[in-house]
Amino acid sequence: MNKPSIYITRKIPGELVNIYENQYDIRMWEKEEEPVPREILVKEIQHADGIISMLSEKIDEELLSKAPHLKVVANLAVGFDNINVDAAKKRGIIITNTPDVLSETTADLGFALLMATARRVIEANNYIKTDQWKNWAPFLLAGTDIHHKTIGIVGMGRIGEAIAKRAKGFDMEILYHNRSRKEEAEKKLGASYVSFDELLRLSDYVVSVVPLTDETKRLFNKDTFRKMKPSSIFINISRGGVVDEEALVDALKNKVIEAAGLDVFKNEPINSEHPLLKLNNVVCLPHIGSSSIETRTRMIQLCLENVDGVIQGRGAKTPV
Ligand code: 8YV
Repeated sequence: MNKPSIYITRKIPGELVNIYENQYDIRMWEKEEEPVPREILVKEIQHADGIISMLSEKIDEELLSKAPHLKVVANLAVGFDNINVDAAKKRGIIITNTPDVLSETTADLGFALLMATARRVIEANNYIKTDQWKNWAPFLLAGTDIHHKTIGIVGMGRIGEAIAKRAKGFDMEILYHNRSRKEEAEKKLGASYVSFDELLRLSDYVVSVVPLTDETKRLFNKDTFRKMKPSSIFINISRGGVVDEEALVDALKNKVIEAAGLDVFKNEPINSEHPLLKLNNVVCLPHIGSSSIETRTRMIQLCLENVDGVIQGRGAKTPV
C-alpha cells in the first residue's frame, strides 16, 4: 500500500522530518527563502494527505477544491488569516495552528521592539557605526522612559498576557482591550480592562496583538491615531492588515504620535522604498516575532505532530 503523503511548502531542517520518513512519503519545496509558486502547490496538493503551510501561501477555496485526499493543513503560525477555514471545514479538512509554543518568544520580540523604539537603540547603533559619536551631550539620543509608563495591550490572548507579564516587571500600568474580559489576567497581572478609546487616550505604548479578521482590519487608522497621545509609541507584532499604513505614515510624519515599532506590514516583504522606512521615528523588523531557533523548531515539530495525528486518526493537538 502507498504511504500517505505530506507536502511541506518550505525547506525545513531534514532532521525534524526524517523521523516520519518510514511512515510517509514526504515532499517539500526545496527553497528556504522563497515561497512555493502557486502552480507547483496546485500540483503537489492533488496527491497530499496533509500539508504544512506558511503564511505566504493562500490556502483558498480554489486550492482546496484541487485536493481530493487532503485531510489536514498545519499552518506554521498561530495566525491563520492566509487560510479559508470555512472552505476547509466544508470539505472536512482540519486546520491546525501553533499556539502557546510561540507566545513567550513573540512577547520577547514585542518588548525588544518597544524598548528599541523608545530608547532609539537602532539610531544609536547607527550613530556610532557612522562615526558621529564625537562627544557627550546632555540629551544625546535621549529616548523616552518605559518603566512606570502606561502600556495598552490590544488583544489579551496568550501573547498579550506574555507582554503584560513583561510589562509588570517594568512597573508599568497595564491596560488592555479585548473582545471579552480576561479576569485571570486582571488578577494575575494587575491588568485593567478599558474600552478601546480609553486605551488609546491613556496609553504611552499601544501594542497590537490582535489577529487579522474582518473586525480588526484597519483598526488602527487616521481616527485612532488621533485619539492617541502625541507622545505615544505604537507597536505592532500582529498583522500589517490591522493598520492603515498610509495613515500611520502621516501620523508619524506629522507627530500625531511619537514613534512606531513594527514587525509586520500589509504586504510583506517590504523594501527600502517603503515610506515607513524613510522615517527616523520607526523601527522595522522583517516579521521575526516567533523566530528563535528553539521556538521555530517547536513550531515545526507541532505541525508534524498535528499532521501525523490527523492522518493516523488520533486527531490534531491544536486544531483552530
Ligand atoms: C509566523 C506569525 O509563524 O505565528 C504567527 O502568526 O506571524 C509568525 O510567528 C511566522 O511568520 C512564520 O510564518
